[in-house]
Amino acid sequence: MPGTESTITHPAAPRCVAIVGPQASGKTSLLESILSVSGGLGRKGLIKDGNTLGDASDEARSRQMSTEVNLANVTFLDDPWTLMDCPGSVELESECRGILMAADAAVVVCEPDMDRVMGLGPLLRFLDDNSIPHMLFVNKLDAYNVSTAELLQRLQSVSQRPLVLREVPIREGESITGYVDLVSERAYRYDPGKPSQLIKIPDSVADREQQARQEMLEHLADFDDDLMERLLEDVIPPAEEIYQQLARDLAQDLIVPVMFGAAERDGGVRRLLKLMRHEVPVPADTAARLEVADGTPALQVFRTIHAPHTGKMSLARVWRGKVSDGMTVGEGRVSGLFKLHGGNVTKVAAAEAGEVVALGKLDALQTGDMVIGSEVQPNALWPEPPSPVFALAINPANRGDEVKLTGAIQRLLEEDTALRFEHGGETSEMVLHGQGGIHLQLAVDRLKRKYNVEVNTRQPQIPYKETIRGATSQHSRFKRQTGGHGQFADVKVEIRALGRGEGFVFEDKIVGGAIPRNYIPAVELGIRDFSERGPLGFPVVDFAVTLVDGQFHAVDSSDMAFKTAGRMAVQEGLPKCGPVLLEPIDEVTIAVPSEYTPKAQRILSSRRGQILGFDARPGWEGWDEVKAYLPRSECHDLIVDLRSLTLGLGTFSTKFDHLQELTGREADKVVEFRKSELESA
Ligand SMILES: Nc1nc2c(ncn2[C@@H]2O[C@H](COP(=O)(O)OP(=O)(O)OP(=O)(O)O)[C@@H](O)[C@H]2O)c(=O)[nH]1
Ligand SMILES: [Mg+2]
Repeated sequence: MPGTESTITHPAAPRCVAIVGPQASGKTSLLESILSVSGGLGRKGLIKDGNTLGDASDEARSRQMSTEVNLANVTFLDDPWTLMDCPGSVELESECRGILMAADAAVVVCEPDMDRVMGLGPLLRFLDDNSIPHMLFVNKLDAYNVSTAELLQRLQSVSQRPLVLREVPIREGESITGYVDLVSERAYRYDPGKPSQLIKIPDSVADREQQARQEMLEHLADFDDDLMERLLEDVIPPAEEIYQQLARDLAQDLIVPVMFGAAERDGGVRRLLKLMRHEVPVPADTAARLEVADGTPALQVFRTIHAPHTGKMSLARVWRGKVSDGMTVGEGRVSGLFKLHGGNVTKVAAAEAGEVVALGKLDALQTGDMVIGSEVQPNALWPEPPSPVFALAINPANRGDEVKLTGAIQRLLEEDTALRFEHGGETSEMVLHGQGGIHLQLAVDRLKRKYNVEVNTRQPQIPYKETIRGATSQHSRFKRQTGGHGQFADVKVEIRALGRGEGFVFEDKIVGGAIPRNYIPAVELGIRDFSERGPLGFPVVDFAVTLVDGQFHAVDSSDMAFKTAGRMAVQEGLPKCGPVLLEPIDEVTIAVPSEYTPKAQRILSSRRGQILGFDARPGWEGWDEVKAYLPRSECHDLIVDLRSLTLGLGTFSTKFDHLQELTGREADKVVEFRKSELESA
């Protein structure tokens, strides 16, 4: 951006920009290009060749996608920068949100693809909700032939803030050969591999340039009455002033500048860097925006990493003061201070305001913690992790790895706040919960690579229950004569069904000491014991057993004998009462853009869902929420269908609602499977 040098007050403190945007839009390629044009790379890499500075982990290389944030430190025209290239997969979104909280601004990379624009909505919304300054970098312009005016209009439909075009492309036939900068009104022709050359504004874009420039000025005037008056009087302000206004409006997240480029060919990348140089807020302004409390040092942990050689590292942005190795932070001492650059970790002695630094071995610090002086506070502004939408049951592949596995999982959970772990729930399995198949498979891959624990995965079991429909009287006697004194207990019970949700009730109606009082708890124990796995193989609920009569023997009766008799009574009695399977039904709330509401309803109906209705999603213009009762067994891969039908935008939350009878073929299948499982156990 020529002619703007005088507007800058060169900040000494490093600024930090997060590169975010939909999957495969070219964020890692943009980082690579920035490193290349700023002289930070010997040789530029390509995603397809697997040799970029970012995506260095095995998980990322093998998938050709970013699986975690890539950090890089670069210097462009003497300004130091930390760039944080975020993964684009919707399943890894939560990590990006934490990264964004630590950045001075975000570059949103997107493709000029009309059909994919909608996918940007939730990200832009998050940025606006948190007033994070951001700009759009429309990438891959070499591969698409679209009208920038139409594209801009479509993009505007998903942004609450006005999008302000900063340049118009110059087209020759199908290809884009240069651009006109709308502030300086200078035109440039691309020169592959080199800075662009200054040319005269071609006639073909003159009108378009004038119109776009006018629109840009009008957007700025919306936030500046003085500028508005001058525009009305046809007085055009000097470029200097326009740049200042652009920077002010960006810092307050009032406008979103839009740039174009082709990262893989370094197209538009120097321009983007210049815009960042002049307009991205300095760390002190960001700290003010985040209302970082008074005190030094001030820093925030935005990510936690466990690495084999360094142990736990808390990645922090220093907002104020200085952090040095060995210093006390919260309750611990910093043991090792590191800079991360791609896969490289370099030890440093200290870090100053603005820098991103990894603090070694501070066990008590968690992602999101704000450290002010000697105080550590969880950050109130920190984004809530999303509710889980996908789960996998895991099991160590090697017996004896259980303890190792639990330790490793604890570390994974510290690293990734969107992961949840459950052990000893209704099905006693170990279950990982997260944002989708990729998210959880990554966790499994990391368990193996970083902690050397291999696990097998499978779909988690559904916590089915069973109950009865009828009633019966049951007389059972346990009698055994073995040498010395024998075993004897005799019980008569009445078994009947209870209403849904009433659980298990045991009643004692013994009169006249037919069974001595002290044996009665043993009878109940025996019944409860059997009920954990009823005739269909599942826990029995919603039934009552009344002990009405019985017999005992002065020598041969015992607690053990009565427990066994109680057990026999239900074991023999329950099958006569019409056992029936109960499946858990969740209340599911699906959130989708309104145009997908009918699709969401169809997905639910095709999965035996009972639709309860739909409504506008509170606070989300243009979105709906569809509520339904859905069998838990239909929830497992719901997210897969939902995402594939809604451009990845649909999400849902569930909570257990009730148990419902399941009969017919579905039920037979469940019971058969359970039987085979129990037999092979
Ligand atoms: N035609 C064209 N392709 C590009 C450009 N930039 C990136 N690509 C391609 O787009 C694909 C994705 O590039 P990445 O840089 O990995 O995209 P990303 O946004 O980092 O992807 P995730 O981090 O996985 O979300 C790769 O195949 C790149 O070669 C570009 O300027 N033009
Ligand atoms: Mg990437």
